[in-house]
Amino acid sequence: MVAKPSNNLSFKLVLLGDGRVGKTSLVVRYINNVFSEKQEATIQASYLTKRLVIDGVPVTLSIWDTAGQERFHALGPIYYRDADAALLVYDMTNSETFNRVTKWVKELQQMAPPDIIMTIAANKSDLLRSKKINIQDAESYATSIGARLFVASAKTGVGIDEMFLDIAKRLMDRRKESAEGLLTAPPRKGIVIIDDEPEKEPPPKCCS
Ligand SMILES: Nc1nc2c(ncn2[C@@H]2O[C@H](COP(=O)(O)OP(=O)(O)O)[C@@H](O)[C@H]2O)c(=O)[nH]1
Ligand SMILES: [Mg+2]
Repeated sequence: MVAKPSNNLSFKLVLLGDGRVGKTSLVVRYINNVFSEKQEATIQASYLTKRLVIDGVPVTLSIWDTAGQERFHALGPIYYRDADAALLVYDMTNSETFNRVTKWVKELQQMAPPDIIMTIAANKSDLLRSKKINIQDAESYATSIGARLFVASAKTGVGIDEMFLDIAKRLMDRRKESAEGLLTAPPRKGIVIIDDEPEKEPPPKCCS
């Protein structure tokens, strides 16, 4: 039997990455379809919701945009510890910011929910001429950690809808699989369930 996904699926997605790589710009482009050259720095974190309908199923993405600056790093766990997915963003014109992604990944592998879905956004692709785009290393890194990589630009809008949609679809598939798993999983051996208390005898009738 195939489990039907529940009527409203809700997921938490957290954005991580160095300061100035374009995390806020990606979210703002995705939700409001606008871009600002002077995007203000995020203080700590902000939160936006996106509602989608995928294959007829309503899906809500809660998107947590965090501050990437070093001084906010310690707050990371607050946002990723119960996240369903993480979007790790780097700036394609700055290799340091890619190194920072690999650090976040290591941290997530140790501290985040083990089944967290990871995606890497190679942002600011508009600043590179097409022949200079070499993402083979980044792509093989993504594959090695079970993540997908998307080349994106918050400025032009390239790659963004596809990236968020892919995240939402993978989240849905995973939820479906785990629901099916629960339905078809054999009962655990060695566990005997005992009702806490035996039924009490009804009190004797009296006094009639
Ligand atoms: N050219 C270009 N600039 C971008 C892009 N995304 C963000 N920026 C600029 O990079 C700066 C930092 O962006 P912001 O979204 O605040 O980065 P955050 O600190 O990671 O949230 C801002 O000046 C943005 O306008 C992009 O795709 N292309
Ligand atoms: Mg920001």
